[in-house]
Amino acid sequence: MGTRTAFRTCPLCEALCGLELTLDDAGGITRVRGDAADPFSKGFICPKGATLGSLDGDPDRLSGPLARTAGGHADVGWDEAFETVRRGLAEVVERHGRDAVAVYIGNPTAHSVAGPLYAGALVKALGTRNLYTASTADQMPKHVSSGHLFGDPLAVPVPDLDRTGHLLMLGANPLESNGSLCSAPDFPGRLKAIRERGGKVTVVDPRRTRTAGLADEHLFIRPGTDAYLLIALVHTLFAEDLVSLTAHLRERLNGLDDLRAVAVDFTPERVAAVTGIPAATIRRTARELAAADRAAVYGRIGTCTQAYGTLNSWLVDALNVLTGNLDREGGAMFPRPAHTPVYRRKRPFTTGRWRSRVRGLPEVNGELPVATLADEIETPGEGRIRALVTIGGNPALSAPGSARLDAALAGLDFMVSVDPYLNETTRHATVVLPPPRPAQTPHYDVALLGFAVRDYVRYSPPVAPLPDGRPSEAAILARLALIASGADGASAGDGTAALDEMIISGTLGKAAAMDGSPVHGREPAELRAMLDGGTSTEQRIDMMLRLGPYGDGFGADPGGLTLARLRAEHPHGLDLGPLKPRLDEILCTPSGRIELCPPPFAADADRLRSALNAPRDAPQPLVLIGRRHLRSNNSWLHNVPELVRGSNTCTLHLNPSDADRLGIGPGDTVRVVSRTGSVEATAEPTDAVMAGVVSLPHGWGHDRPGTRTGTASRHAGVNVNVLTDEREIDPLSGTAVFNGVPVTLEPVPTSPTALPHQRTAAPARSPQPAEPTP
Ligand SMILES: Nc1nc2c(c(=O)[nH]1)N[C@H]1C(S)=C(S)[C@@H](COP(=O)(O)OP(=O)(O)OC[C@H]3O[C@@H](n4cnc5c(=O)[nH]c(N)nc54)[C@H](O)[C@@H]3O)O[C@H]1N2
Ligand SMILES: Nc1nc2c(c(=O)[nH]1)N[C@H]1C(S)=C(S)[C@@H](COP(=O)(O)OP(=O)(O)OC[C@H]3O[C@@H](n4cnc5c(=O)[nH]c(N)nc54)[C@H](O)[C@@H]3O)O[C@H]1N2
Ligand code: SF4
Ligand SMILES: [Mo]
Repeated sequence: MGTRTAFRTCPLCEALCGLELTLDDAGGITRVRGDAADPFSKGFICPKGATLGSLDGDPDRLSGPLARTAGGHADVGWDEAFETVRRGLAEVVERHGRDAVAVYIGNPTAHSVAGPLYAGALVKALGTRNLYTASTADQMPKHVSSGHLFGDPLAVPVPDLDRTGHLLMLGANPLESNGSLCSAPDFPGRLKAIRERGGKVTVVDPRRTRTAGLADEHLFIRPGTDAYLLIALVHTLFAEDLVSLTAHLRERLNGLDDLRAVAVDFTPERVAAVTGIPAATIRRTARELAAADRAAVYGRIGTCTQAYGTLNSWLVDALNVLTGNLDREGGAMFPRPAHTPVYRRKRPFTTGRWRSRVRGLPEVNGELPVATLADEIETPGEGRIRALVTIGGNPALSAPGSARLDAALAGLDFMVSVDPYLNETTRHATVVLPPPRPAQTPHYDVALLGFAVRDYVRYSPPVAPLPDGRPSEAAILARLALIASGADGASAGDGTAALDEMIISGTLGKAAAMDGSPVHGREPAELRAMLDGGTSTEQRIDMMLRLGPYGDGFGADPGGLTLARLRAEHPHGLDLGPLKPRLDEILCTPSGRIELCPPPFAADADRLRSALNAPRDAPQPLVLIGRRHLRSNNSWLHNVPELVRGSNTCTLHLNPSDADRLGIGPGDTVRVVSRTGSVEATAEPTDAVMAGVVSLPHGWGHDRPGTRTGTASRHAGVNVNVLTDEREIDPLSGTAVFNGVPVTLEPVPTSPTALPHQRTAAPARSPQPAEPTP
């Protein structure tokens, strides 16, 4: 059998590693190694990337569309599947209006070309206000914070890992996750390098993680209390006269005195008991941060998916500003992605342009919180959701209160899922439309290159051809968009080229009209004729690169970047250098300055104040947090045999002191009970988790009937989101609270027949529509 080698970016996580693939004649991946010639990842690879071949060739991956029948899901042809979707959506819209069709977009769409380039057109064509994404189970607090501080919700500063001398990291565990909102292949190596050049790494986490093990210092923190620590750090900088703004920042800053006033009550002494961190440690941490030559504060998912998610994200960047480290080498900087024009005019940031029907929660970034999706499906009345489109998401496992959501999905009138697997979510779909294998899919990280620690760009064409008649994911989404817009004969043809043509002509028209654009005043038709690429998707990428900050400006800068040049001259990717200061390109608040103390954030700090004043001697409940494992990725890699081999990782971590108090030993089955439900898991006492805290990973619970993921079903685990509470959100961003969930534990006598980790208990209560909250 012949073999050949091909190169591409790994599509699985945010680290953007280059891969070297060996392929057989049939286009199957037989070996995966790190791409040593990738200038960014330099050959780094993790166990997930290394098993991409198994994922790509997974026999459970759907080879064509499925339609639900009385006896389960059955194969149908593509045309028939799209026609069923057309009828299903049209019926719901006709009877109940456009808002009765909801969309849920999941995490893998942020790792694809199709998601960022085509899902928006589908949402627009549907014309619904019911858009939900995994962002409100993840990073939405960052967008709200950046929207208010800098004017642009996407302008999230990243720690300049390779040049910083001091990293204060909260709620992140890159040794397992490989980093998030900070794309950095070989994150572990980059952390070690900070220490090797004499710098310091401090990790704040309720668990002593592998990342904490690599750091100079680890501070245990009570889950959900980071905002107290962060505001006490801000307080200390002001109180000890350690604020040191560079002129660069001072001239672009509003709200310094307001921030000082907000923080004035929060002395380290007052927050010590709440956080579990001694006042002296907090003061020392503030002094070290101020004294460091180049420092960065970085908070990730542990600080986002909690009750004070937005305050945390704000205070992290406030600390970066107050220490003079924002937009400075070695501090927290704004990447400059090659495909994002810098002249783009941005709308002023605002939230709450509409509200959710049942709980009245504000829209943020055009979406509503996934924590209220079940409410909107279950609650009768005008505007109730009756149909759902899911794209690359598994909310039946990933959303808070997911047992209730799972039941709600079963009651929809119509559901279509764009997804390669029949899993816990898509088993409810009337129609499943599977995208092709990764090997058959082009790759360009539209979403993630904007968070990389160096300016870097790489395009990966598909390494194996699409079989005849098999649509790409872009084509699936484009055809759905045409169907949603009611185009004639939409369910009969591939709409990608038509849709791309519309978007290209719109973008070029605007660029030609806009002052400051590299093609200002030129003829859009002439620009259109210059676009290069085998597919219309590639032409769009070419257009974006040529209008971008490193682009050729359609000939204006003949040495500049084009897709053709990127493909021909840089098949392993192109390093565009370290991050550069660029605040003036970023800032787009109405004042044109950084708004260091946005009024909604100052107002939300009152919640912190009232909790500080609550009686201190009441017994603290046990609280649940999450964790990630290197060989997993949310809910969907558990069908890869190599990744689930070995001991069960879906166990309940608890501190030995709590285990002793409750009479729980290693290997015992424990029932974990919360307001929303209960699960049974195997206990794993460990002093890596602080007393009063228990931890379960998410993405497990593959024991539902009607799925087709054989390996995952044999390694089912339990679904932690049966325990998380959909009523608890960060009010400013609508983000779910996964960390700090009050729970109780009950030892369970083990039955001799079932393996403990294979059992899941039903929710402790039957699903009820939530009370509307004002
Ligand atoms: N292997 C693997 N990699 C992944 C993923 C995966 O599932 N598996 N998922 C990907 C996705 S979608 C994302 S968003 C990223 C996330 O990437 P990270 O943000 O690095 O996520 P985690 O590894 O979960 O680390 C979060 C840490 O926060 C801690 N924590 C929990 N509660 C609190 C708290 O209240 N305060 C503080 N300070 N810490 C707290 C947890 O103990 C945990 O160690 O990872 C991505 N990469
Ligand atoms: N308790 C708890 N819950 C959490 C978290 C936590 O830390 N704790 N983390 C949250 C976070 S950070 C996130 S991002 C969410 C993730 O939430 P989701 O995005 O809802 O869940 P995933 O498990 O990532 O599901 C991905 C789905 O996409 C499908 N898929 C894979 N590849 C492709 C593709 O190329 N195209 C398409 N169309 N589909 C594809 C998979 O089959 C799977 O169905 O979970 C959140 N839930
Ligand atoms: S670290 Fe992430 S991008 Fe790199 S090989 Fe692993 S899964 Fe792929
Ligand atoms: Mo995520």
